[in-house]
Amino acid sequence: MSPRNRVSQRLAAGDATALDRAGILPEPELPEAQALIDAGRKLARDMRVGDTPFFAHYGVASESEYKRQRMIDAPIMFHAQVGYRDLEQSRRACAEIYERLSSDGYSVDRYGICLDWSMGYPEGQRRGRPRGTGLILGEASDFVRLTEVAPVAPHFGDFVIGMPGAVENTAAALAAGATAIGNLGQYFTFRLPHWDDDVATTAATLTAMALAAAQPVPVLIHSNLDDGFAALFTDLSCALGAVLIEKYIVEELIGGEISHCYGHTYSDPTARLAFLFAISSTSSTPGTMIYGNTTSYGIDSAANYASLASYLLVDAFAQTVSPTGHAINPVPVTEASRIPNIDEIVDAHRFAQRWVERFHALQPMLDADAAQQMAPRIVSAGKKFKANVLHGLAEHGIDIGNPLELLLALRRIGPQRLEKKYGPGNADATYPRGRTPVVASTTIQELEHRAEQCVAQLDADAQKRLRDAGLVACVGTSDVHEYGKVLVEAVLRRLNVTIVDAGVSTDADALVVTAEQARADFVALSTYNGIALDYLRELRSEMQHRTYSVPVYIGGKLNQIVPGNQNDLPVDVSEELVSIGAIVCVRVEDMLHHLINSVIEEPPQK
Ligand code: B12
Repeated sequence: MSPRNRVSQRLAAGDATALDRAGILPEPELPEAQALIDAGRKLARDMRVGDTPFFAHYGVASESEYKRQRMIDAPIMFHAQVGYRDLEQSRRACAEIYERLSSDGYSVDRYGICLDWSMGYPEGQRRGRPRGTGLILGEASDFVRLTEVAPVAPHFGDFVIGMPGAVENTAAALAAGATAIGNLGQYFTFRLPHWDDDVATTAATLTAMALAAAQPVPVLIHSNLDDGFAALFTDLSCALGAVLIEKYIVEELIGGEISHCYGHTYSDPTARLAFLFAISSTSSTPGTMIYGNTTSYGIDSAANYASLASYLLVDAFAQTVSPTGHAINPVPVTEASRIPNIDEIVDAHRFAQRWVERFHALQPMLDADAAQQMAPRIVSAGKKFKANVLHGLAEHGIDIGNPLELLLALRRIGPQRLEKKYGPGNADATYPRGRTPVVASTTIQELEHRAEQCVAQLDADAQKRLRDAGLVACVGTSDVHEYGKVLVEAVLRRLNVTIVDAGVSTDADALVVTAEQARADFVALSTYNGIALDYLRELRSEMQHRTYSVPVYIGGKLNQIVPGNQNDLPVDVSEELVSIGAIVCVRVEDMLHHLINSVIEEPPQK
């Protein structure tokens, strides 16, 4: 692996790289930031925001203008997430969701369009790349074909800004009338398969943001915090710190307007509300959307309606008492099982909009006091985090007035090290990041708790056998979803298993090399992006090539779009995975039982 690859894959074995300029930015030379910004501004002379039925319908020139009007008149707006592999299917979805909701007297204000990750590569380099489950658009005119079907604000939220293909995708999104484009959050955490040139990704991101910022109408540069570092911070004030750092980069260094989204992982109602108050007190730019609390969804659709209702309560209340322009996102209750179909999206919206009608009568019973008291703590600790980070990086020789250097440095350091080193909480070694969170975010805590329970339900003999076996595990993920890995590691750590970290978004061949070099006894792979079968095939073939074979445990969302499948939605591939030798695990316990029964009894040939 080249030195550049070593630093670009944050994560892998993580903390060894020193936090100094030579460790973070070892390149003797980097592209010049001002030249990239100038190039983006120059492109804006020809590449302009195009027309869309949304502008004509509401008589506005941008989504920002629309949001500002609604914040005064009727602050509760709705966001639906759409994006099937096929353009025609996605067009049908955009037209039909709008028509069906309108005929019921309801509305949808914006569509979050979910491009496929293969769209993140530069145009011309997309063919043959691994595909996920999202929308693939062949050319720029396809972006227009998608947004022309309904008077709903198009928001290109993923795999545009933040990717190597950022410039061409941003230009196409603008031409299709999008005035909210993301996703800066993704820039910090996402790595496309077999793409190691993070300098090129950063350069494209910077140019694309300058292109968006230089439009004659306001374009919201969107960042979903949960796609970025927020999902992995243990302290909510670090997430607010990330808001402030991104504002500094986009607004002060590039001259654009940043608009934040959060919500997937915000499960605690008071903290969810307090975070909105915190954002509201630090930014006057309208927010894009508050994402549904997807981590609270399981496979029981009926139970998920309870989660939906509970976060709707917080989000509708928040927009009523402190309108920020964020649209509410009622996530379909089938979210944990599959990509929701049109009926399921319409159902979630009908539920939510009827629910909001009833909410107004409930509102006098609600009290925002606890959240209002929590918000200033998040804000002041968030400011401290921002100051610590910028001051610390400057001390290490990073030019914090240079957006390219700053973006690249943050991405390479990663959330864990940023929080450990610069977090605002007091030092306390008993916490995962060595600090007491000022306001704890719940997800990582919950995973630690689940790990505790998972180990506790093994009998004493099983625990002892695992602890005494001296096992070495190589743990990695195929994509950005990291919680499965966090959970697996938390369990293995409690059982004295040595963990070799193959990182997140790791290519299959790199994972095998890491496992072999560490002489791992087994591989534990977590995968979610609908590529399970292709990934495992690649992994198996690399193992064969190296004549290295150890058990491979695999868990997560084990599905894939299979060619010829009628509706282009992913199907479960667990049986195929088993047939090529994987040990499919629905729960972490499945791996532990298999380890006890097979690996400890019959050590594999290394
Ligand atoms: C959290 C989440 C995210 C977070 C991830 C944060 C992070 N840094 O980890 C964020 C917001 C970043 C995200 C992004 C995306 N996501 Co997402 N995400 C989820 C969500 C809500 C939860 C998944 C999760 O982490 N669960 C926590 C784990 C611990 O629990 P679990 O999944 O039940 O796992 C159990 C077992 O499987 C086992 N396990 C898991 N791994 C392993 C490994 C081993 C070895 C073992 C033994 C066991 C094991 O452990 C658990 C114990 O019971 C799911 C929907 C859902 N509710 O499941 C969608 C979901 C996985 N995401 C999805 C998608 C499409 C995306 C995006 C592509 C969307 C987009 N356009 O941006 C991007 C990813 C892009 C990329 N390049 O990678 C889809 C996948 C679709 C599919 N394959 O059919 C889902 C299903 C949502 C949906 N219905 O569309 N996501």
